[in-house]
Amino acid sequence: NSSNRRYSYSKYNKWEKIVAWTANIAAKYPKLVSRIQIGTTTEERPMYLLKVGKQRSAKNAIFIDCGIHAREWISPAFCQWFVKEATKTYGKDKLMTKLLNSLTFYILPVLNIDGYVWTWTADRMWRKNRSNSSNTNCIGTDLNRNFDVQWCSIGSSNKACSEVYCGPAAESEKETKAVANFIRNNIQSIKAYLSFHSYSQMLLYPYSYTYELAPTHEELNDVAKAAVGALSSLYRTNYTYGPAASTIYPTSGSSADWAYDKGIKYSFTFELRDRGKYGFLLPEYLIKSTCKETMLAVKNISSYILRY
Ligand code: ING
Ligand code: ZN
Repeated sequence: NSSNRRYSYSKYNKWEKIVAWTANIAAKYPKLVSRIQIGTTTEERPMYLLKVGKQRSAKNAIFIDCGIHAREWISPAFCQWFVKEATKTYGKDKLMTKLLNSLTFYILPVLNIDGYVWTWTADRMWRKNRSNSSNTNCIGTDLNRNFDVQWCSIGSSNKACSEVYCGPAAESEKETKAVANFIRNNIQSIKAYLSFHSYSQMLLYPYSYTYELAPTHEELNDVAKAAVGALSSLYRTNYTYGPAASTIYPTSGSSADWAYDKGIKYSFTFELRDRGKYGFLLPEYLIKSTCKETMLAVKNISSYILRY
């Protein structure tokens, strides 16, 4: 339909456009895409997930979220790009066709919607959500410190004014709760969890809450190495990979550690471009190349999941 033909995947889109797009793309590809509401945000915005793949029962699934941090705009841009590529190349690209026939992709295009709206209207550098859960004047919990895994121990703060405030309790935030409930309800099928951030050009895997190596460290390292190799094959973009704690910094309460300890053995966090020249303000002219190379990494990881 025309509202989608005009949709711009090489620009940053405000939330009103993205939410309309979720409805349009599901209407345009009813056999491949459906829209599911998993909850509402602090400010009562609906949280929509796109279920992408050929409908079939008992499929394995990959859960992908973007925009857990508000200012990391390239991340939601990638989730939109992924759905566009999936729908456009199904039946044409051999690997994509195989992936969509065999797997379900659950795509959450913007996890922290209220924060994302805030970056468009008030403060471009906002990171947290917009809840008021303390008796201070400070707003917002860092949703990537709010998951129920070693909650608020390392690399997070119990001070509401901190950028890495863990919230008053694990899963205190509606956005965290919605994601955690959805994953718990689909834990049998979800084999991989991918979370998209920026910036740094890194591919991270558990743990972030400890320097101890994950039980499946060797395999995670092999998968990350292959994914980074695929990514760099297009434009030679350099990515670092490794356990989050030692590769970037230690943090507790992250979604990726939580998913891993829930039993989702392939849990990865991408830190997309760049390495600091523009940082969170990655210009629009770099969206296309960033998304194209990232697609190669995601397809590489997804094809590894096909064996399960
Ligand atoms: N980086 C992540 C953050 O939440 C991270 C780093 C990755 C933490 C994986 C935990 C697990 O701080 C950004 N850019 O937000
Ligand atoms: Zn982030």
